[in-house]
Amino acid sequence: MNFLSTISQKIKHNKLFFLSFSILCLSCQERQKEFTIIEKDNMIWIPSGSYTRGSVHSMARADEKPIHEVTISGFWMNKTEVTNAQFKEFVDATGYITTAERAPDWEELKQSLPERTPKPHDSLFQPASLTFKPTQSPVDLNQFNQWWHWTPQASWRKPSGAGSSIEDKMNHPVVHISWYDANAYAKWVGKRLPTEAEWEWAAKGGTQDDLYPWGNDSVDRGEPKTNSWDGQFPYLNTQRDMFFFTAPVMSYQPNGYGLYDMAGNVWEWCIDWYAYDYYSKLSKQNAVNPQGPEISYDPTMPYVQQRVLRGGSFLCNDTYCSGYRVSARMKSSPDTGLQHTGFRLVKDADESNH
Ligand SMILES: [Ca+2]
Ligand SMILES: [Ca+2]
Repeated sequence: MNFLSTISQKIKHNKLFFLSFSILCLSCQERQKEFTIIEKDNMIWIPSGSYTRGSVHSMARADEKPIHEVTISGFWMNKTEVTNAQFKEFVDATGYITTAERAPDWEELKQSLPERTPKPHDSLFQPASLTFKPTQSPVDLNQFNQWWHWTPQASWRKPSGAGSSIEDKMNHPVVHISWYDANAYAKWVGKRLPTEAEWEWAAKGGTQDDLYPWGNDSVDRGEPKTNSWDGQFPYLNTQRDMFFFTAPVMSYQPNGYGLYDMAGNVWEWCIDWYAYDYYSKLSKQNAVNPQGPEISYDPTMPYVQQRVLRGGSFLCNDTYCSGYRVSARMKSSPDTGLQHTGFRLVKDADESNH
């Protein structure tokens, strides 16, 4: 189990780092575009097409460059993030125990650490996960352990640890989900995680150059567009969007394809490995259905194998991660589940329909 990355970053490097068949028409008034939305079993048909992946915008980070052409085949995508109610059905049917609910194994953990790393204190070897607590005042935004806390008993059932519950959050996205948990659920339900390229194509909602799933307006302007962090991260949250932690899915307007929360609420796992320079290897070709790099590599975390996350969360704002930009990339080790990490699933075209 690679919960290692959380511990190793927290302990060793102090840089922890950190988802009725009906046809209807939706008019996207802001952008004055119209798409035919095809929905079936709470999934939306995402049509095939080509786009320029990545960004040259001033907010774009190095791993979003260079921009390059990508072509995607059509697929079905969940209209919303997977909810607590949906995940509970899976757990009730299978007895599945999530990564966060299992005690870490030191023998597995140390395989991903530098040699001769001393064993952490026994108190860390109990079921736990990382929960968010705001700071009292401004802090260095590189010091992630100022707001992330290793919390015994925290899991999808208890998002903030002991004493918390999901009783009144069944329509919220499930959180504390590792990449392995997401894949286990996917296998049970007969779907799969999206590729990073599919995710970005879907998030664009039929546009080509917009910064966000809702267009180009700043996240802070006009009606709330997503569940993000309003105010000054990580110490002051005005909750202009009405939510401090997760929001019920479908609380804000969908994108042009009719997908909800492609920006914000919770980060969403993709199937790809993460490599910081992957785009440079695709820049001279039109990549057709790219599946991600064969090997994960991030020079800032050389010992940690990481998978891609997309879309930002309730902790994102423009001064911190701006993860709700359609091109923004994030990554985490596959055994890491945090209070802002969930997923949604896709399904390949079915000959009877598409
Ligand atoms: Ca919020
Ligand atoms: Ca999301």
